[in-house]
Amino acid sequence: MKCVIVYLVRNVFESVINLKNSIYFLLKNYLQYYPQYQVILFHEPNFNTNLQAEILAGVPYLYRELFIFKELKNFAVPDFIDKERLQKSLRNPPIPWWRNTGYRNMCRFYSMQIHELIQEYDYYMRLDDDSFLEQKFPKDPFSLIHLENLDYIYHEEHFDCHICNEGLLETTKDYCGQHNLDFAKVDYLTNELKVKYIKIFYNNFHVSRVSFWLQENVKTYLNRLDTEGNIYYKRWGDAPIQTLAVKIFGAKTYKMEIEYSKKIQRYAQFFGDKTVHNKKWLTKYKDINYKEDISIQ
Ligand SMILES: Nc1nc2c(ncn2[C@@H]2O[C@H](COP(=O)(O)OP(=O)(O)O)[C@@H](O)[C@H]2O)c(=O)[nH]1
Ligand SMILES: [Mg+2]
Repeated sequence: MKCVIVYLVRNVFESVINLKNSIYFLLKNYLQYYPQYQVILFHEPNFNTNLQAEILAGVPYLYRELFIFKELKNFAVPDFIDKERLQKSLRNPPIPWWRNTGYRNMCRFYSMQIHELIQEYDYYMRLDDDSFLEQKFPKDPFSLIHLENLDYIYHEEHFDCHICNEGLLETTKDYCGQHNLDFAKVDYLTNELKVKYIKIFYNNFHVSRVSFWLQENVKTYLNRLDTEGNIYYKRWGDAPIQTLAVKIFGAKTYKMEIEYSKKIQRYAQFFGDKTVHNKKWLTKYKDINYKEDISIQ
């Protein structure tokens, strides 16, 4: 079985610091026991060779060759997107975590582009630069997915902000009707205002079977969502898109209890303040350019 751990990394000061920490935890709590797994760090051209060398310098010599940098050629807004409409959407954020163009490229990348790029592998694990594996896994997730014939391992679910996926549920329902798929498998809540909240896998960490995503029917659904353009206009996220595909195409899932934290939880511990917002944290480090991406959740 061929397995890979994937990151999408970026040349932003805070992200690079996070990435170094994330890799430290990955080595400490996982890779030292399973040095047969590779790590691919997908990046844009501006993640240059100096920066790559800096990251590798922090990896103990024995493990360096597990890490591969791969430059993305098409990490950009696709031609069919109306750029003016996108700019208008970005200028009018209805919520603080509306984020930027790069974030939307990331959502498209993780929803529907990455799987072609890793098709030589059987299984992949996603980690973000702000993913810290705090402890060893109870079981090796790659062995588990293989032995139990699973398609998708997750560690947490929550109800997504409905403003970030306006119309996604309706489009999916419509699609299911046209393609004889069981929409009833989708989990969501409806509140007293008839607003629907999709229950999603918190997919910053997940492990999945690559071939699940390369099935023609799954790709056709994802392509339909892509052509709507709402990853860009309405901030449809990779987590709800991925969750809906897992549900309607009947992927075999498993919940793994893991000790995982996102940077914000660590900062909160550091400052002893559970309500700490990253902007507040960042103001302590004035040289950091956070303007571009201020609303990291
Ligand atoms: N290259 C690149 N990577 C990005 C961009 N936006 C996000 N990422 C990366 O994609 C991953 C997910 O982004 P993150 O900000 O953690 O999204 P969240 O988990 O939804 O809060 C992280 O590893 C980020 O560094 C971008 O514009 N360019
Ligand atoms: Mg993340």
